[in-house]
Amino acid sequence: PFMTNVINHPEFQSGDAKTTFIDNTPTLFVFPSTRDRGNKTMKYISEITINGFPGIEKSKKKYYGEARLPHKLIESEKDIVTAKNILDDKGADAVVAWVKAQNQLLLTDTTFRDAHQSLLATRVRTHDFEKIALKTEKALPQLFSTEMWGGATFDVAYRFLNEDPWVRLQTLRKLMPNTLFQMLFRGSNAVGYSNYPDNVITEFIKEAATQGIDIFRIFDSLNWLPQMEKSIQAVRDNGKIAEAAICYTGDLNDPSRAKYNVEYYKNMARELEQAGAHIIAIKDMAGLLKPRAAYRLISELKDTISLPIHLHTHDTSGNGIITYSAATQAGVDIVDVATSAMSSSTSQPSMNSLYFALDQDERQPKINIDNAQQLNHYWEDVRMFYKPFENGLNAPQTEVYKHEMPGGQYSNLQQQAKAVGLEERWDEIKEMYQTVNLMFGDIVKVTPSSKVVGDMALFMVQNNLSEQDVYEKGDEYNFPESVITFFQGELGQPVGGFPAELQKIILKGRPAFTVRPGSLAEPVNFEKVKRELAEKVGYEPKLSEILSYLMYPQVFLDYRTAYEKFADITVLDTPTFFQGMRLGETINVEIEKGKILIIRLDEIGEPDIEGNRVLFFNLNGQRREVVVKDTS
Ligand code: 3PY
Ligand code: ZN
Repeated sequence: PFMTNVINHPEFQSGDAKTTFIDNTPTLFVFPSTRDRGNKTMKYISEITINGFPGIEKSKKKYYGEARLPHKLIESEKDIVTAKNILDDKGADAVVAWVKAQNQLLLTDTTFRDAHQSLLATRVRTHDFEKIALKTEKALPQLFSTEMWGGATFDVAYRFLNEDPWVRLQTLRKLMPNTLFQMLFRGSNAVGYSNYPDNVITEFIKEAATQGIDIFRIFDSLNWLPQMEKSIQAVRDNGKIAEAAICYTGDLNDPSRAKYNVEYYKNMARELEQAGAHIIAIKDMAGLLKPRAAYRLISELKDTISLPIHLHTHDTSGNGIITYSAATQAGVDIVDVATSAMSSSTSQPSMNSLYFALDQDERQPKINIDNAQQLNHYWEDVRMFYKPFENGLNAPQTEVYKHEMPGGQYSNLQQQAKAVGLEERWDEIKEMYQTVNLMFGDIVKVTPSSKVVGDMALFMVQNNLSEQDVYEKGDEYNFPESVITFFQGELGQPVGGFPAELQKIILKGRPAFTVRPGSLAEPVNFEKVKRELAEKVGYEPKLSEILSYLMYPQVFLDYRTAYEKFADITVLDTPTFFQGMRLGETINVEIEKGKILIIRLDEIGEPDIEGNRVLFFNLNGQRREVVVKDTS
């Protein structure tokens, strides 16, 4: 029984309710868990209302309308057999054959992952995906896949959104049973920033596959194949699609960047094909692949391997659609796009734009563009909720061709710079990023190797160090931990090896190794970790939780602590989640199907001498008080 039952009770409504009402209808008042839930929810709302959401400036809560949902989707006349249906019925090889048999250009929608990772610091909440998931599947059944997991979404969900990423996967899986779910997997770094023992990688893939991931885009942050092989095999062993990625860097048509010439990519593609990949991805994480280079790369790869090619880029330079158009002419099979409102700039090129760019082209994707437009309306509105997380880039940036910073890193590094007071020197940091890349021997830069370059660039700017200073006075400096472990070989081996002189300066006599770090790591004893975690959280953890804990021990425990304090706050609407409540505002929070908390904020008290404020709420008709410390 729930509190609203009390309000709805005829005796209560008649205004005749006396104390005997409680005695005569005791079951109406047995709701400790719901009340507890209500208190916890109000506790969270109070915190945010008074102190703001961590990391963004506190401001008055804005007024938003409901995000527009599609209202007249055109359903396709014939029943479409989706790529997901083929995988489930006939397996991964059948999907590969199906892709190859298509003449149309196939699309992967990254709106649920990379788009918001690149534009909105990965902050989009499950709450907002959940509302559009079913309609997305209905609107665009022709999509090859939806990228909705992995990369930074995993970590950020726990760290900033108080969400369990596994629950996101389960929730969306239910709503989109006919869509291939794709995740970004960092090879030996899984969804973390360091190397994990092999059995963690295989267990993670197994569990992710069990819970609904269909395609694993596997990459290594240094393009080092030995760190991808185990993952490819594990994906195959689970009957899923192993998409092995080659990270693209430099410019294959630029003779001064000959390390990454077309032969380099062709060789790597051959090796990945041999390692068991079902699909080869070109992962242009910074958006460096220019149109002619794309044409050449795809054409030559098509002549080299027999697997489908899936192209991923970021539109930072503004040239993304031209690059895709050139790649389409060269025969690329699948490209990554995002719904328009969540596209362009550091995100993927726009699905809608690409559709029209290929007008009259025999390879134009066979999607219903009006349906796509309706989904886009939803995202236009939802993006407004996340304004504080915008990275401030709203025009093409061709200097990405110089600094080569991945789309997902740009806003992150900007934040990092801000945190150490270097906001004003952002231009310098970008230049330094380029310098550091060349000092490191021109490496592939993508999570986590990009973080190492970023850390070093910040460090050098902060300490006013030039390249020459590092070589001449390097002994005097304590380099960032990530830089030291990188030069020790903890992330693997970069193309062409480490620059010896710099390695010596950075390591100051510490050992370095050239074997695969995963081969040195002891396998994790899952039973032992389970007991350890059970001790900490006070219940028997699920395998998914053990995996999360292994990758992010403190982040996971902090998430659990917050969960104990605030309960499940994923049910809050996004404006309330980030901005709390206005005085006098009423919100409805559906904590379970049919169970609604009606919360009104009536009064905010003045702080007492210790800075504590009392907030007066009305929760489902009953007055409630919450005390929070004002630290704003
Ligand atoms: C990630 O690893 O999170 C990426 O998006 C890399 O491009
Ligand atoms: Zn990307």
